[in-house]
Amino acid sequence: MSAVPQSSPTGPTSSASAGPGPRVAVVTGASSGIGEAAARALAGDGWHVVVTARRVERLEALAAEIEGTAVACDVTDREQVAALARAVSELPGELGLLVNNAGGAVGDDPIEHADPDDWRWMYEINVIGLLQVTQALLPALRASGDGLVVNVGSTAGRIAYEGGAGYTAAKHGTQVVTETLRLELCGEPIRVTEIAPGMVKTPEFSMVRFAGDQEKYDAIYRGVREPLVAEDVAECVRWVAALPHHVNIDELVVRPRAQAAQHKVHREE
Ligand code: 8X3
Repeated sequence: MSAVPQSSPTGPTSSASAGPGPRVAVVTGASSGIGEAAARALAGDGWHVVVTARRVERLEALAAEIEGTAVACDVTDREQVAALARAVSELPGELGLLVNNAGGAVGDDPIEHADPDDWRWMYEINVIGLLQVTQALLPALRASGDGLVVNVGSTAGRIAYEGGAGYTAAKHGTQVVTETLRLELCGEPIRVTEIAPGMVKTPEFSMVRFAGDQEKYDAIYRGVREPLVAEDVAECVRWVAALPHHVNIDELVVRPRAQAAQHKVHREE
């Protein structure tokens, strides 16, 4: 599970093999959805991937499959994040990539009736968690001489929509933190990117958001023939990471062809 492969199949533009042996990537929220798919895509590109999430049993199966390393970590818990950083520092390869993917939405109430605890949770996971992991791993990314931070934001960080204020506020936070980090690190050997997906069919994300309400879940994807799937976003992560180190993608907004804008979705009845 934690063996670091000694050879890498990466091509000349990939930063997964810049030094001796494969470089290390950390992916948070890797037990399902976009994080899990990103871990697979990066492993396929030669990265040694450290997969993190709260649910260790799902992580271990994934780590075994991709010959990566599983580290259980709740990104909102500072001690656990410090332990993650220690585990990463003990691996033989250099840390070249952090994918801050852990995040989520809960609730769809209008502002008048929204639960402040839901909002706190969303800010904690989408912003504070990202902050804590970034702080803990920046020294290693810097020391590698070629680091990349990819924050998985959302089109919800670009617009507002009814019933979504807690999530859109948090994802606007993700966007602004990403932009600020890029400003603050300018001149250092660290790229900073936000990937902002629109409609992605990731069952767990939507079921958590709607507390298991199948009707609400179905309504989101109703008539949309091809929403994005986790693998589509994972490919964006892989591509950004494989670019030459002087090429910084600031923001990458990605939607299914059927979604021209947040409220403009083509549905086939
Ligand atoms: C999820 C995208 O459209 O539900 O990050 O806000 S959306």
